[in-house]
Amino acid sequence: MSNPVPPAVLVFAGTDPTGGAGLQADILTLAALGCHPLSVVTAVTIQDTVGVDDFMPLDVEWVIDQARSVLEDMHVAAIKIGMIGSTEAVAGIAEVLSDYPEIPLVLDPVLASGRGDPLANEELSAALRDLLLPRTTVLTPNSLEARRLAEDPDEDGDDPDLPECARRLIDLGAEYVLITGAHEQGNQVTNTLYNTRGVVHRLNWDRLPGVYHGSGCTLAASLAGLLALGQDVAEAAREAQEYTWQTLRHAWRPGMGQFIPDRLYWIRDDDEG
Ligand code: PXL
Repeated sequence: MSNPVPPAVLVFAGTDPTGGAGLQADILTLAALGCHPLSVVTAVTIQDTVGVDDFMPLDVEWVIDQARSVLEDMHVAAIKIGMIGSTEAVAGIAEVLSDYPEIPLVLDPVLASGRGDPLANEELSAALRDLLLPRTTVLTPNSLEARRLAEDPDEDGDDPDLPECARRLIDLGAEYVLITGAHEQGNQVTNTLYNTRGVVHRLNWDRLPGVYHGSGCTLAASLAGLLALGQDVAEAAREAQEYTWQTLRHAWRPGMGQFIPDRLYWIRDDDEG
């Protein structure tokens, strides 16, 4: 049997002590798919499965130096960005990444927790739009994030539909945009991948009953991992959705709040329940 080495995926994310979302979710997801996670901590959160109580962004120099150390040492096959925590760190990360234009980047624009606790202010979200979107291979907003990022501040009562949001986000420089629809109504969740030519694919998933902590992180991290393993964006976006849906179907509730996706669900599949 061949013994290929795992491709390295560099993650920028905030920590989540519950292991449900954030850096810990990304590490679990990437390891589950056979990638090696390189992890740059951007912020530390205090949270449980109910919500985020507080967070502390790291100094931008610490973010930059963590990233430069590993990028100068190793070959990085893909990059995933989750919660950043400060506008300064958005600028710092954009500057580091400008030295590595060939590495595919999945940007999960984390603006709030599942409960709605803010994890980014307007200034940070404007910096994401201006400094990171032009460098993004695949942007993975949920529909709320897509509307917020695509909103035109100069137009009063601007209420673009999701295809229009995707068009605007692509005009701002993202190569692909995968808008997830769990926050919209209906028995099915519709996720749509767009590029400059319009819809690449639109997939429907049976809506699962729980409220999940870290589903967006799982999707974006698995997408980055699959790109690192050599899949093209359309294929990786499809397989990442399938993987994420399976982790949600196997999710469990370890605390008093949201369910946590089981990123290693198959390990338990054959066990007696
Ligand atoms: O799910 C988005 C997310 C990402 N990163 C961190 C988080 C959360 C949501 O709570 O805490 C660190």
